[in-house]
Parts: sequence; C-alpha cells; structure tokens
Amino acid sequence: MGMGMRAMARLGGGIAATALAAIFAAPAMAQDLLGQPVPAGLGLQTAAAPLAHEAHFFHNVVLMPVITVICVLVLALLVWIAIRYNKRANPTPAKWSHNTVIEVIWTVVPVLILVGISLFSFRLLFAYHDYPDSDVTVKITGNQWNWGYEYPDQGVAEYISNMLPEDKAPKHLYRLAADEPMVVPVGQNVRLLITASDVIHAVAVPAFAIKVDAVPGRMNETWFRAEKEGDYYGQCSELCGVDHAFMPIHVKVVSKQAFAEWVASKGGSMTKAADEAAAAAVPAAAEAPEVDAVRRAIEKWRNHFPDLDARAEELADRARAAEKARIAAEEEAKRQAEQEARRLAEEEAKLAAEKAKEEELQKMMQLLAEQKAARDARYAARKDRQKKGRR
Ligand SMILES: [Cu+2]
Repeated sequence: MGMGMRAMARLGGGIAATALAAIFAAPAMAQDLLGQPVPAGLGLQTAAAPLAHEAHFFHNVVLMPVITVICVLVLALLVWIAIRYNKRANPTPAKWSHNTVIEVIWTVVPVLILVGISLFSFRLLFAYHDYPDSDVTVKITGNQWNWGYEYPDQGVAEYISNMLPEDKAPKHLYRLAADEPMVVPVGQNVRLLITASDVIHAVAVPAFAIKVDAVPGRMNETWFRAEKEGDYYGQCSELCGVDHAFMPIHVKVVSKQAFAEWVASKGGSMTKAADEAAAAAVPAAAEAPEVDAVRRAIEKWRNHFPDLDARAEELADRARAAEKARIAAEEEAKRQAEQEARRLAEEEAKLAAEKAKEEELQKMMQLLAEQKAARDARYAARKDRQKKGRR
C-alpha cells in the first residue's frame, strides 16, 4: 500500500511551507545586514537601489508566482495521473489519442504567459538602459585579479582595490571586503563605466541588482543610486582565472560630505570639472569687452527698431529688385547702342553709295563736256574751212 494520498499531501505541504518560510525569512534577516549575504540566506539580497526594487518586483511578483503555479499544476497533473490512471486503478486504458482543443490550449496558454512575462521583462530591461544624469562617474577596470577604480570627473586617479586577507577581514566578510573600497555618495546617481585589462571579468553587486561584464577593449555602462549608507559587497562574476574568487567588489556608500572629504584625501577635487571649464573660459573672457560692446549695440538698435528684421528683409528685397533693374537697364542700353550702330552703318553705306553715284555723274558730265568741246572744235574747224572755200 505504501503512503496514502493524505500522507503524501501532508509531506508535500510541509516541504512547501518550510521552503516558503526560508525564502521569506531570508530578506527579513538581511534587513540588519544590508549589502552582504546572510548565513543560511535564501532568495535575493535586500534591495538597496531603485533598479534593485524593480528587479525584485519582477522576481517576486511576476516570475515566482508564475513558476510556482506552473510547477504546482504540473505536479498535480502528474500525481493525479499516477494515482488515477495506474494499472490497478485503471486496468483497461482508453485507446483514443489527439484532442485538438487541448492541444490548442496548451500551445496558446504558454505563449500568453511568455508574452505577459515579457511585458515586465522589457520594462525592466529598458529601465536598466535608461541612464539618468549622473552625479558621479566611476571607471572600473577588471584585472587579474583585482579591480581598479578611477573618478575622472573628480580627478581621482585609478587606484587598485585588493581583497582583504583572511586574517584582516571580518570572518563573515572574507572574500568580500577590500582594502580600498569603491566610495560613492548616498542618494546620488552613480554611473559605472566598466572595462577590463586582460580577460573578461564581471561587476556584480547583488544589493544594487547590477551585473555587467568587464570586457577588454570595450566600455560597458550601468548605474545605481544607493539608498542607504553602508558597505555593499559583490564579486567578480565571470570565471577569469585561478584567483577569480579573490577579487571582491567592495562599495562604500557614504554621505555627500564624507565623499568630498574622501575625494580630497585622494588628491581630487569635487569641482574639478567646473575649475577646468573656468580655466578654459579665461581666453574667451579676455576678448569679451569688445564682443560685449558690439552685442550691446546690436541689442540697442534691435530694441530701437522692433521691426529691424522685417526691415532688413525689405531692404534686401529692394536691393535685389534694384540690382535686377540695373541689369535690365544695362541690357537695354546695350541693345539700343547696337541698334544705333547698325543705323549709323546703314546711313554711312547709303551716303557712300550716293557719293559714288555723284562721282559717276560728274565723270559722265565731264565726258559730255569733253565730247561737246570736241564737237564744238570740229564744228569750228568746218566753219573755218567753208569760210576759206568761199573766199
Ligand atoms: Cu575576474
């Protein structure tokens, strides 16, 4: 006979209750120990950043219930079939197979479940890539086997963060605590620029729910905003060599003032960017009086003639029209000059022709005169001869 159904159900219920108690107890214990794992902890570390809250919501409210319901349903189906349809309870099995309605349902329902999950999943994914304006930028470089932190905007040069050795670290923080933690101000947006010098490492800090690969030759980015001061611990999360387990990420969240003091102790300045901008602005300021005077004059005239722009436009229009008219007049004058020249040439030709005709006429008249003279001479000679004959 073995176990009856009730005994099995009681056992299953006991296991489930224990598991649930453990899962929900872990965050309760972690309240006291923010940013680090707790003994016998189950579930996620307590969230300490806005994105972590969203990630926890996705895990606790979306994924876990869906997984739980599916597991319970499948387990119940298996149990039901094992009990109801075993050889003894069901000696003559049915022979039918295929049921279109059921097959459509068990295809469509999982698709709908996945679509439902993806809505939350994409929302979270977009939130992770929607970088807010950052107050502090930390460049993190993964090395075999430690981390380098650099604060370019504050002028804090890269320093190396090594794991605290076993005899120096608090017992429960061995392999988590570092000699030189990464220091950030509380309540400020911290942008992490993440790369590596040799092999792939990964920056992971569970309390902030961030985990980003550190890839040589590539700059990855993520951000967080720590909600409480304290020490937060993470570890390299990409198998990177023999000392992979010995390069913890120790984030120290401090007040704004403490952060400024720490920056100063590192030889940086909270106003480095502003200082540099001011230094760069000096040459511009040197020529400023003249530029300012011109700008003021322009402004004054602009105030004097509120329709200055319209009038400038109008003047430009007028100038364009005048230029057009000038070109047209020039062309007209040229055309007239050409016409005049043509007319003069024609006149000259006419005069020349008349002159030639006149000359011809004169020649002819001269010829006639010569002929007349010759005739007169001949006539006179004849008269002379007649007179001589009569004598
Ligand atoms: Cu590593």
